[in-house]
Amino acid sequence: MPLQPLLLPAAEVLLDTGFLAPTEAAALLAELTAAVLWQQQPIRLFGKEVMQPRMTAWYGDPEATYRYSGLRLDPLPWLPALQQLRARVEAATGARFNSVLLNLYRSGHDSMGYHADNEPELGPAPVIASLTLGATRTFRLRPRPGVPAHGLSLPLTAGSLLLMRGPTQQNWLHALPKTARPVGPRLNLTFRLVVGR
Ligand SMILES: O=C(O)CCC(=O)C(=O)O
Repeated sequence: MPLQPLLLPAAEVLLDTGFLAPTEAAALLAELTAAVLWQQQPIRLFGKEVMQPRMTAWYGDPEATYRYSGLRLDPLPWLPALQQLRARVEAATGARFNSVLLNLYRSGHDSMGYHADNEPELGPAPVIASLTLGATRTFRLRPRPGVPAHGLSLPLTAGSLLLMRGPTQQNWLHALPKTARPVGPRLNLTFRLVVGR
């Protein structure tokens, strides 16, 4: 199934709910949960040091150092499974990526607050390709103040690929809220191109 554009003003967001078949998504979830070097890192939030409510890992080409929320991430060398996914995601999106941030949401208590992926090293119009494995969680998009649009909630199912590009990060914030529903782990891979500051 090709990527389908979502109708969001001042943004370019596309979704393919069937990028990976369910069996392949399940096999990759098991493989990557075990093979990735997961860390739970402290970040600075409103001047205070707090633990991130999720596990993360950063893989990529050697030059793809990434800084966010006061953290400096030096890439781990690509795992074969991640290299293969990168090639498929590049073919599907027509974009180039040199790194991937992996997020592991162990349960409904794990989350990511509203933010934009607009760090200087992603350039003026970041292209982010986000692949979901594991439990379905709701991904929320909210316009920044002054952008005349309504927010959007998207249930992201295993095997789905979401692409954000163009002016999306300039005009919109996104989040993965906590849920009280009992849910299993969700693993998310966001492929990025770090171009230097
Ligand atoms: O887990 C997700 O779907 C969102 C991840 C995200 O927002 C990010 O890595 O910047």
